[in-house]
Amino acid sequence: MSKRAFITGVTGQDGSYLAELLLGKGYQVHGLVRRTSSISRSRIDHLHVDAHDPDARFFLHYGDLTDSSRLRDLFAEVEPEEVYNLGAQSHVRVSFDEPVFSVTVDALGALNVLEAVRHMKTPARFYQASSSEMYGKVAAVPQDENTPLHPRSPYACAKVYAHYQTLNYREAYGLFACSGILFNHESPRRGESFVTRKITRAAARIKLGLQNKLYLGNLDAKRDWGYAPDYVEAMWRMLQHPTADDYVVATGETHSVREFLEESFSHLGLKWSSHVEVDPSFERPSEVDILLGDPTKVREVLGWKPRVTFRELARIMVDADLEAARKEAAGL
Ligand code: NAP
Ligand code: F7E
Repeated sequence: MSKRAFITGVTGQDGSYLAELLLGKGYQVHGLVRRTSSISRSRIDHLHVDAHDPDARFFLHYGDLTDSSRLRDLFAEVEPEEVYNLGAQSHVRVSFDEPVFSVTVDALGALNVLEAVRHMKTPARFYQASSSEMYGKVAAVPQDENTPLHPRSPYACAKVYAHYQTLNYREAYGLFACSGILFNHESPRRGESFVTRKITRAAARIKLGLQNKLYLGNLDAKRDWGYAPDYVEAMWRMLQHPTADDYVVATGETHSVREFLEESFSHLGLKWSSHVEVDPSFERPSEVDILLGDPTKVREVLGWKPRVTFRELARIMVDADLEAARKEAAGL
């Protein structure tokens, strides 16, 4: 019988790549989806198989991270061997606008999942989507698993809470619970309001004359940007290891927003400075200036390393957005 995995956040960037990875490994994959007035499952549409098909291995269940009883019922019914908690209000800037909602989903939601796992007949292995945002006002460069945390947003504070609850459930109840401290990772499936995707989409649309200007916030911020499909593999590897632990997942390189602009626009023969204007409304009340991860542990213990370089990442995203912009221009 195939192994069963449960993914919260399956409709998101990482959830969709992780579902693909697990299905490719022969897993039966169950995902949590929110009821919305119009269906937003474009990232997983291609995985859909009629649930009545005897060969179906991908199943979706309505639910919400804030609904603890639903999570308990679902885990009792599905009995997954692995649970990946990727669901979150994941936008840092938005978490300043909606702090209570963001913290309810990202902090208490994670606790709800941990509690539901703890109450399973045979508790599943658990993965928590922790974040480099937890380092915030960084105490050291580069950051590794021992770098002190100094969160700088409601989002980051919520992730710190969930991170420590993951450790606590491991120590208190002996759960196989891992926290992956993932640095920024991007792809053509990245949400359109995150800076990389905002840039690559704009570059493609500017190239085809569909827009002329791009408004951004802080161009000096530096991030350690990797490729999302590489990163979901690190999540899976964490749950296959004999012991549960916490890992930084990063490339070990940092680049500014300005450098990402340069890579993306120059790939299309465009000069970014002719199109970009700074709009302070995209700045945050408190910024994280520089993130740079040290991936030594994940490389040495799990044998994981990133496959896609910074330049390749920008090009993959620009090429995908150019294809989408061509369809848009053709009215398709
Ligand atoms: P994403 O694209 O924003 O996806 C978030 C997912 O969470 C979506 O499927 C969303 O569902 C779901 N969700 C939101 N609120 C929910 C709720 N109340 N109940 C159930 N599901 C809910 O995020 P991502 O980039 O894939 O990131 C995955 C996880 O890793 C997140 O926890 C994020 O905070 C964390 N993380 C991301 C990065 C990164 O660079 N991408 C780095 C470190 C950590 P809808 O589709 O219905 O909105
Ligand atoms: O911002 C700057 C912004 O929103 C990156 C999430 O996945 O990664 C992500 O969080 C940088 C920041 O990502 C704009 O100020 C400038 O310094 O793409 P972002 P993020 O905040 O780093 C972490 C690891 C997560 O865990 C999160 O879930 O770019 N920036 N101008 C801008 N950012 C945005 N969004 N929009 C701008 O116009």
